[in-house]
Amino acid sequence: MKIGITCYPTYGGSGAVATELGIALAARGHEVHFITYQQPFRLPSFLPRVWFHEVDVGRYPLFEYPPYDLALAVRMHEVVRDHQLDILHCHYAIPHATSAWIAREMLREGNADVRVVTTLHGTDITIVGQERSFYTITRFSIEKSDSVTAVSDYLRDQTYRAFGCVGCDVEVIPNFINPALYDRSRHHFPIPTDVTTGRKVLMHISNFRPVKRVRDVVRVFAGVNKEVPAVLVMVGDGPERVEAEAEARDLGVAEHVLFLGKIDAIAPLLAGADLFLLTSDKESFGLSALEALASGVPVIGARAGGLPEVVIDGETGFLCEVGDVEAMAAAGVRLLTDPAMWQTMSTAAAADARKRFSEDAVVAQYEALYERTIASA
Ligand code: GMT
Repeated sequence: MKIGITCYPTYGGSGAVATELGIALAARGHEVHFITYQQPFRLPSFLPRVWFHEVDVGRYPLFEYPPYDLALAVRMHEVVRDHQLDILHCHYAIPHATSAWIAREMLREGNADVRVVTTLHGTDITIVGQERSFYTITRFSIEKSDSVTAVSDYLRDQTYRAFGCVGCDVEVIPNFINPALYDRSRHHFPIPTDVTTGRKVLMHISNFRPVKRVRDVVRVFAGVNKEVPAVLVMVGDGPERVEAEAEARDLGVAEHVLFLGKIDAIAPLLAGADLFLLTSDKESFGLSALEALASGVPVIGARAGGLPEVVIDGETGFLCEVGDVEAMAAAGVRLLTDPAMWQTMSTAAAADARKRFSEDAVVAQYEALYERTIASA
């Protein structure tokens, strides 16, 4: 098949999933065209059967807000027409599914066509899509997609609840990991030993948006560190980083908190972690938690959204109420002071991630969906 993929190319789970899906599809013999404003952060510069088409928004002085969605629609139209794509797969509804609908209408004017698949990732439904200025266009774009997927049962249910989603059927296709990449034994942990010797390594990876509650991450770490000497490795960047840094200073733990910024290759980092923290108040899936589990790192987190579908409470990690940092810290201490329990959970985490979320099985689900969508034309 010939597949166009549009996503947010910057640091974030939806862009990571879209990019890894494209790479996996190309490895399975499909032709993949990324259409976005910047090379996606996990996409290597060259891969066989993979193209990157940049969307140029232009900068006319009249535009206070350059109309990216229109420029994207035009680029989608051109790429589908010039490369005879079968599918446009949009990751994150706004504005990608809307641009795809425009592109498809333009193609139909020229007696051509394409099938539009939209994957809902999270805040496109739970936050942004609920805003008054986006609600009706989000609903319209979902309904006009030929197929719609969500990354968890939770997100599918939220979609039905929020939008009614008349005339559409949302299929759950979960996020996935490449088992070989997240193999702990393959990597060399890059953090210098003088930072970590005698200390357990706690880790958090995200885009540091308010929804992630990164100050809670620091508070949980401080609670654990009182009982078990530890370091906290914070990977990523975003609007709440300054708050998290201030929290670490206020709690007197700043010397043991490392802010590494945005790092693409997270598997070597996860290979050296003892615990992964994800304290979000909304999380449709929690890709970073899955990547941690696959690396044999138990997850301590919030019982929010779709995270309980990924982390099995008591088996591959511990989930507590959102904001209950004391309970999260206590769970972390319990795990880190019981090596047998940690080993059992680590083994269960790596095994369960492979059993339920392996790349081959999930990518095959997308292929089957594309085939059905094309056949329904
Ligand atoms: O919705 C977002 O905030 C953006 C998105 C991203 O790009 O990181 O995150 C969502 O998609 C990920 C990939 O499917 C999921 O793993 C995240 O749980 C989800 N984020 C939220 O629901 C907050």
